[in-house]
Amino acid sequence: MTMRDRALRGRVIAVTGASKGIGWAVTQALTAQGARVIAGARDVGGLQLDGAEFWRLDVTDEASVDAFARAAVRAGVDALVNNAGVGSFQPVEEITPAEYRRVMDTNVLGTLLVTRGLIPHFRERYARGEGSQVVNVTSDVSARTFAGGALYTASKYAQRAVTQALAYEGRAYGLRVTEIRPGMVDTFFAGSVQGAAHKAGWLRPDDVADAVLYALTAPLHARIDEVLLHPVEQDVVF
Ligand code: NJP
Repeated sequence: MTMRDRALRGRVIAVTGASKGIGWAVTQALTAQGARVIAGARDVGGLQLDGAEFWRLDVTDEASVDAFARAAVRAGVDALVNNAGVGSFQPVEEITPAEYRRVMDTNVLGTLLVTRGLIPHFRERYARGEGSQVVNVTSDVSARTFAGGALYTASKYAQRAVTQALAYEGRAYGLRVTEIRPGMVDTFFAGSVQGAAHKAGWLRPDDVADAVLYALTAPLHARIDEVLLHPVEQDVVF
């Protein structure tokens, strides 16, 4: 049994955006290490994985989030991975209110709603002497921007702000909060094709899952505030 087995076996972790890409890799890695995963996404039809319980979840919809949070609490959740997210890239002059709402609602409101749904439970855990964790998958562009990135990066800056505010607040109830900031990852992001030739040198979903597991398995006295990772072929940017 590895150190990680010991750290994850018996834990219960809620993962959003678990149907594909990074969230699917996180779900696979966690269940492989003995954790139970409450896995949510809008389209979970046909998904099956030993150790994972799939839930239809739309992070922008309060009723859907409430049902997901209740399932996670029933299972005894001790950590949440806010990974669900959408990408959208166009110049400022082309951004519509509908697209603004889709991106901000998914990436920012979604993070707020799912987290909010679990905080009462995290407070109860703290009262019993148990800590909890939230790991938010934001982006390497949660603190820098570029042409065509106004909407997406606005959502990721905001998600970073939510993450950091939660870290301040969560100290009062034993919550350790981590921001994972990946550069380009070969997934289905923004309607792209996984495995396309031009993505050969990009990060793999498993690389990001490793970073998530690193945060989740940190010793209890350590808090991993932030992990920034890029494929080597991407420019060095901080
Ligand atoms: O994208 P993709 P990634 N409610 O499209 C789900 C960030 N990131 O894995 O609902 C619930 O393969 C969707 O499922 P479904 C990025 O911003 C990526 O790359 O069934 N779930 C699917 O499971 C995002 O935060 C890159 O459509 C919702 C998942 O989200 C995270 O990584 C770079 C949902 C998306 O899978 C994962 O994205 C970077 C909703 N309303 C940051 N809407 C990159 N790939 O290059 C979507 O810097 N989902």
